[in-house]
Amino acid sequence: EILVLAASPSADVMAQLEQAFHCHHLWRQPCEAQPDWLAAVAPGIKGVLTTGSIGIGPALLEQLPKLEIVAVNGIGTDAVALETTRARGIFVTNTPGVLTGDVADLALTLLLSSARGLPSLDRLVRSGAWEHGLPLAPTRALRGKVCGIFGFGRIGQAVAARAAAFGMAMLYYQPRAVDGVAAGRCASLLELAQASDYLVLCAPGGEATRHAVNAEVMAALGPQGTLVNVARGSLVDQDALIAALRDGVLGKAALDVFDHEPHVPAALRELDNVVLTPHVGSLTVETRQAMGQLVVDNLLAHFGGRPLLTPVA
Ligand code: 8YV
Repeated sequence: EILVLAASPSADVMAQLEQAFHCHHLWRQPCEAQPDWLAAVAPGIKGVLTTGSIGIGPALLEQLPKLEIVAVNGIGTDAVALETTRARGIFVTNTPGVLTGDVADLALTLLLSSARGLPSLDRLVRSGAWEHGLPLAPTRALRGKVCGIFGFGRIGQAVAARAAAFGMAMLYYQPRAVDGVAAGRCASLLELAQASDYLVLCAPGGEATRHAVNAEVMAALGPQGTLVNVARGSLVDQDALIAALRDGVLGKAALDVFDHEPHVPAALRELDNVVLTPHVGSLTVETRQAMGQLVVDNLLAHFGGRPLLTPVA
């Protein structure tokens, strides 16, 4: 029996799940009915399907005595109580690899939108202001600018490959050096921010990176600098970010992820030096199909007694 915490946008993946397992869909229950409904199904649950943002916390794990596996439909496992799963020998899988290209594409989309002021230009044409002769301000070119990447794994390196095609120079920071890459490594995130025009966040969430981008890092990126986040909202001190953007300490931000999604504070929404998207890095038909397939294949492997395809260490 599988507990499904969120809908998969792929009907084909849902059909495969339904065919192979007895699925209980928590997300189909109205909020107020969920506790009783859960109490009734919990004792039989052996697998959980969740997302990168929802994960699974200690309280729900505690309710599932027979749980063997948590399959995350996403790469991030920062919302999974890994200490508990480890202690109980519960397997965890995620979906690495298949979403790399689309998340990197969105990072560049945000970077370019912010650099060229796409949202306000779009509004300007729609409103008729262009027709009425409103003067247009030039923006800054990307070529020759420094793209700093925090977190230089698969996604960070895919961002670097794309940014290089726009003539940008590449630097990165993460605790562990990566061999054989064209980008130089800075000694710290602060140093990376100081050296960068654009700082793109691609590091995992969790305690180790919580509020890594603080007021000091934002000030180092500076009034001409832009912060791009396609990783996790938790990497950024969001209150400090709002203040830095409002006071001109930091130039711009382009964000796909936030602290308490889907809530985005009004103070952030009101700023016109930000570009905002609703956590859609992996949201393409192709990638969501591939992610969903990996989730199903991991569950089938586990319950079929075969090795997991993408276990989380
Ligand atoms: C989605 C993500 O939020 O992969 C991740 O870690 O954050 C995203 O792909 C989500 O997990 C989709 O189900």
